[in-house]
Amino acid sequence: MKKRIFSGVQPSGNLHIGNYLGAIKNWVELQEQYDSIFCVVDLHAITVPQDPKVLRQKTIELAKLYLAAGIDPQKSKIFVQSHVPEHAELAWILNTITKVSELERMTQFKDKAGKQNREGVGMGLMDYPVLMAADIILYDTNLVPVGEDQTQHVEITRTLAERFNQKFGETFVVPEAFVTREGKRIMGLDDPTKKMSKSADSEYSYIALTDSEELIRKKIKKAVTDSGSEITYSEDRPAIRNLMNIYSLLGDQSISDIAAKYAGKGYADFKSDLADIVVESLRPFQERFNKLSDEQVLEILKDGAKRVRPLAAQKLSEVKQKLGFVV
Ligand code: ATP
Ligand code: LTN
Repeated sequence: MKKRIFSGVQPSGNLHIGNYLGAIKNWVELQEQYDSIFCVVDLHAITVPQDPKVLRQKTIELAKLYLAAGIDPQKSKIFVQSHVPEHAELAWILNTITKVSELERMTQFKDKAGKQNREGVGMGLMDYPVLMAADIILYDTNLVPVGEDQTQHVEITRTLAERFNQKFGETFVVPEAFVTREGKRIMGLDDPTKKMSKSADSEYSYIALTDSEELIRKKIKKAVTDSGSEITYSEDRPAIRNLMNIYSLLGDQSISDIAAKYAGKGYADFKSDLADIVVESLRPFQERFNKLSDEQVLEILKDGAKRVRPLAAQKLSEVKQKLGFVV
């Protein structure tokens, strides 16, 4: 039997090259060997306020991006989280074995809650990792391909699965995070100390997968650099190191080759070539994206939900039996 992988992205903001390199590129490769389930996690997206019209659009758009990136609905199941109500139901049950202190410790929660005044922080934001745990363990997932920033959430998922198993008997597979070299964070173009993020205040922080050629060139031109002018890769030059990482990953060239190529050259040459590489690597992807219709994508998503729902229902029914619910 093939091992199972499960992953998801929130349909909020614009999907960027960090999401692609950190997560989705990896999924495309893994779907060949694993029984793969990929989700558009709309229930997670509403942990911060969303405009309903935009959320609807972004949900379809994100599924389109999965497909354009190479997720094949023949090989993988793709669906929308809210189409399978078992996710929310299991999250509630897992809440009852989760400690508030465990959730307060989560880095993402601290980051996101820190941005707002603590009084106004929604309960959903705090509960985010529990819903994510439910997503994962509902399907007997073995591996969770995510970027490095999500490993803490996979850790708490393991804790909750083990805790449930201990209290109520063997029920859940305990999953592992799967982070590739690319999952090393791609940092923001305007601030290389923060990860590239779709909820960044400025769109000059990220390169979206759907950005036009003109905008990509403009963003790379504006990207901050370090003092000095050499193209060298080191810890104390985080801006240029980040740009070299992007160059290396999208251009498929090693860091040492890039450093050699630009020895004695300045930022302008490097940035202009980097823009070419980004534009060229996104071109085929954007062509596929533009060919997909909303209706086509919605069909694929509904079919995906139909295929995963029985798996979720079966696991949830086992959980209810173990808990002592009358069924
Ligand atoms: P937000 O900043 O709004 O929380 P995000 O850009 O971090 O959004 P997510 O939906 O949280 O996007 O992440 C989707 C996937 O992309 C996750 O697997 C995450 O680990 C990965 N990812 C996100 N940002 C980066 C990044 N800068 N570098 C590498 N991987 C990333
Ligand atoms: N929190 C994840 C999105 C997510 C997820 C999941 C990833 C929700 N549920 C289950 C893997 C498995 C993020 O990338 N921000």
